[in-house]
Amino acid sequence: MTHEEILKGLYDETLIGNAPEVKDLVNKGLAEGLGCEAMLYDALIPSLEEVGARFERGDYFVPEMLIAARAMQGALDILRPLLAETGAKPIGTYVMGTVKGDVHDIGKNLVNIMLEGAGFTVYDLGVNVAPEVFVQKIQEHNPDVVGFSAFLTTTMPMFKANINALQKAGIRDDVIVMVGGAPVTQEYADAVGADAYAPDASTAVRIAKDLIAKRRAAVPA
Ligand code: B1M
Repeated sequence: MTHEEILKGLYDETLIGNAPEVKDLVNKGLAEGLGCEAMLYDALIPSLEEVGARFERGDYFVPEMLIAARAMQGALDILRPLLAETGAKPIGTYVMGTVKGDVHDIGKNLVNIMLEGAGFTVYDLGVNVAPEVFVQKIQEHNPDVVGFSAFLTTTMPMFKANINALQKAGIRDDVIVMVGGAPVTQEYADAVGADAYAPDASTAVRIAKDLIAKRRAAVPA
């Protein structure tokens, strides 16, 4: 199979949620020297975008979204160790979770994989994470950064609720607050008082590294 055929196959089979075929194609791609990033950004993610578009048009319903997501997750299981394997030196600690009321996790997991690959120690709190759990885990792990992911316009207000909870616990200024997820914008991040927003996984890593470096430079040793 050519690289193009593998990418097309990954797109088509993710779209119909054919998890075994997606796994086979990822393995074929790796055997044929196709890069992990190409499979992710040129096939798997665009396919999920099309799933979302079909859902919006009423051509797909929740079960179709779910099986497409499972197919994507099977691919990520194979790609995760390869994407995270860079031998980067430890550079910081990150607590990450999808906010309360929201169960989307593929995007969050992808950000985690990239953070780990860049040398972050990541504590993933999973999905549907309540503000008090974020507070408790920040107190436990004392991270450089906490990341809130939200994928629904109805759950984005949890950013503010989380930041209020950090303020109430007296730990808001101890940690850099980053937000992200498909519907989130820089304007929204600014409005809720987050320290940073990133539209995608690689920007999230770059911004986290920059902010940590700035914060460390500002604190006398
Ligand atoms: Co849902 N869903 N879903 N869904 N789903 C969306 C998000 C939607 C946009 C589809 C659509 O209508 N086009 C829409 C939201 C509309 C809105 O509010 N604006 C939607 C809806 C409506 C819903 C339900 C309400 C449907 C229903 O029940 N009627 C329901 C809600 C459930 C809930 O959470 N309470 C629901 C359910 C589901 C499934 C469970 C079936 C499944 C999720 C499975 C899973 O995640 N384990 C699902 C899926 C698969 C999707 C789509 C199709 C794909 C999401 C995805 O994984 N994208 C999605 C459509 C779409 O996104 N186009 C959709 C790929 C992923 C790599 O991208 O998530 O954007 P993304 O992550 C990016 C960036 O956002 C960023 O980096 C990531 C990688 O580059 N990023 C960060 C993420 N977190 C970050 C954090 C950062 C920085 C960057 O710093 C901390």
